[in-house]
Amino acid sequence: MFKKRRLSALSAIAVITIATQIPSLPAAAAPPPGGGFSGIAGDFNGDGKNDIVTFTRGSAADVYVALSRGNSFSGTGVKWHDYFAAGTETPLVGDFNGDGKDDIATFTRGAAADVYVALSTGSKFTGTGIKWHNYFAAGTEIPAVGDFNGDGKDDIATFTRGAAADVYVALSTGSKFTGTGIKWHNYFAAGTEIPAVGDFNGDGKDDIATFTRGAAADVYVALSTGSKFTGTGIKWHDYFAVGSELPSVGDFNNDGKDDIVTFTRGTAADVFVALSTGSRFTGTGVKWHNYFAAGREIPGTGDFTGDGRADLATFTRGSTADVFVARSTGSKFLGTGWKWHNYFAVGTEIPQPGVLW
Ligand SMILES: [Ca+2]
Ligand SMILES: [Ca+2]
Ligand SMILES: [Ca+2]
Ligand SMILES: [Ca+2]
Repeated sequence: MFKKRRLSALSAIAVITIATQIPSLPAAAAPPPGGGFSGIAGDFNGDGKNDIVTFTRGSAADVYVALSRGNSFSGTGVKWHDYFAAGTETPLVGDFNGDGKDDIATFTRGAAADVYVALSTGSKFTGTGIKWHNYFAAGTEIPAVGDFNGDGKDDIATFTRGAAADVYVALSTGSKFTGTGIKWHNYFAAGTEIPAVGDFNGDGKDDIATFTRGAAADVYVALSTGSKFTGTGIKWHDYFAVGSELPSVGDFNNDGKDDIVTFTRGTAADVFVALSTGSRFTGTGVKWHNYFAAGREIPGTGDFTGDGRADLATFTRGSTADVFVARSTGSKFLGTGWKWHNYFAVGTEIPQPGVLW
């Protein structure tokens, strides 16, 4: 109900805007330059329930965490790091040392292309300026996190996209990422496609997917062998994440194989899912929720209840800074207007999990 009312208020603003000839609607927060990213959720205290994190970036570069209690996120203004992911860096989440508690990484990109990590103690992230790689995800490449060799420690990947469409990986040793220019695929996620990471065949090694979106709305997957991604032009779905929808990944039915989800946002705010069989994604137009992540909210996926099935979160940001969750039953997402936090990821902060493009 709350979200429906908020939508009505937005519609009223749009009408007023037209009537008074104000030239544009309020601008959406700018995504990271050169694209965006689809970050996964982290379990920062290692209790089996995914938590939320937000990065102020800029000069403050503060990092706040709210831990899941299974039915809400607890803590407001609980700072886990006071200088991480400064300026316009790209922050992501993963268990880089494999101790069961998720950590944070940040990518400077640009010419420096440095990668820093701060490890979780279960109640804070430790280390400032600890560089785990000194040349990865240069320029406007799109970095991502996953355990690509299946050793229990999360690794990093980067997608050049464009005409080259190269994919590089650097593996975690537990204290750094090793390898520069190690190409795991030479043609994946071309142009402005949206890449994503997940274990789509359930073998314990994270794979890569790419969404063309637009009118084609194709979804391709390349599986990890542990040392490369195999397959070019292997289509796992031929109509998913249409137009400018936002796709993401999660194991929504808890069968060990990651599935895909897409958010229409806007006024429809529909959520569609296609489940993995291990060799393709099945189902077209299968709606799992009919009103979640409206307008320009930032949606994300994670197992916030700790039952093994990935749920949904959405961040309104701005001055309201509400966080809503809908939980997976294995065949749909339940809950509309279930507020799990009422002040988290304020203004244009970058929350994770979050799909920002
Ligand atoms: Ca947790
Ligand atoms: Ca690994
Ligand atoms: Ca796999
Ligand atoms: Ca699944």
